[in-house]
Amino acid sequence: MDGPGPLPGPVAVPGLPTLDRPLVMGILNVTPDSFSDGGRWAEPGAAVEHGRRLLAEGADLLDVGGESTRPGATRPVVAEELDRVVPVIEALAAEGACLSVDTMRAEVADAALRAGARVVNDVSGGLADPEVLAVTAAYEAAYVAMHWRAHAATMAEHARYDDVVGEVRAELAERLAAACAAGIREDRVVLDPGIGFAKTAAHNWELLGDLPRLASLGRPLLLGVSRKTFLGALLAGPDEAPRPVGERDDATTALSALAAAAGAWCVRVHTVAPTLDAVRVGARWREAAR
Ligand code: PMM
Repeated sequence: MDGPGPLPGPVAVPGLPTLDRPLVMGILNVTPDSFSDGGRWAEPGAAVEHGRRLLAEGADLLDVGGESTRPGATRPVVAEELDRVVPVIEALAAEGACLSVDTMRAEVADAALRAGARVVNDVSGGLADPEVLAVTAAYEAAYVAMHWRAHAATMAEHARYDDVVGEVRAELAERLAAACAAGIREDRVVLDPGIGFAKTAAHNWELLGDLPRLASLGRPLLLGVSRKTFLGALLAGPDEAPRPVGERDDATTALSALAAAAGAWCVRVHTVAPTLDAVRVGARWREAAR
């Protein structure tokens, strides 16, 4: 390993836990159609149960989402998204859970924050609905700005870069500036390169291989790689058929260890228990390599 690099050690984001390892964010998709777990927790009662399981495994926070962003997905109407996420957030917040809402809509962010969420995870970084930024600022909540170029239906057409790391970095810098201009305090903003969003597998790997360049924007980094298509492609069998979604967790866990060693602040995953071990290993490795 190449010395400490410019990534910070544990970073405090107000209102969220500060630990000596990356945070583990458990994924709670209350959707009929997410790519890996769509339909499994589509009903709020089942979603709350699953959330409790992820918390019992040790998740530091849960990311509750009501819109699938898988390539080609169509968007739910607002009322549908609200019906999916608000009861789940209310129930889990009442039990003391630290919750994030995965939404691109101001109306949903507002209702989720009112229901007790502490983080707005906006996969569009404020581009889909700029009002999300003002809503997040009004609640003094944390904000995850992910790199994004277009909605799921057309994002594959936007996977064009001359220098993927440089362009993602510059576009994230713009989203950070927009968030701050809307009144979100800079220390509440987390950045995410948006693995799999308007990116080919090669783009994803380039970004993962150059996290220090993204971290040089001065904000903590969140990574969402869990079970994604580029892992299916990497692990394809001799017949070149991608590894099925349900068989990508070991690779996801390996990446969580590497992300921790590279200084990521948080990893967003479907399986919490092995990820906790992985980020502990990665954080200890990073400490030893300093
Ligand atoms: N990926 C998905 C959904 N939300 N949020 C952030 N911040 N980063 C991501 O990479 C991300 C996200 C899509 O994955 P899923 O369908 O498994 O939830």
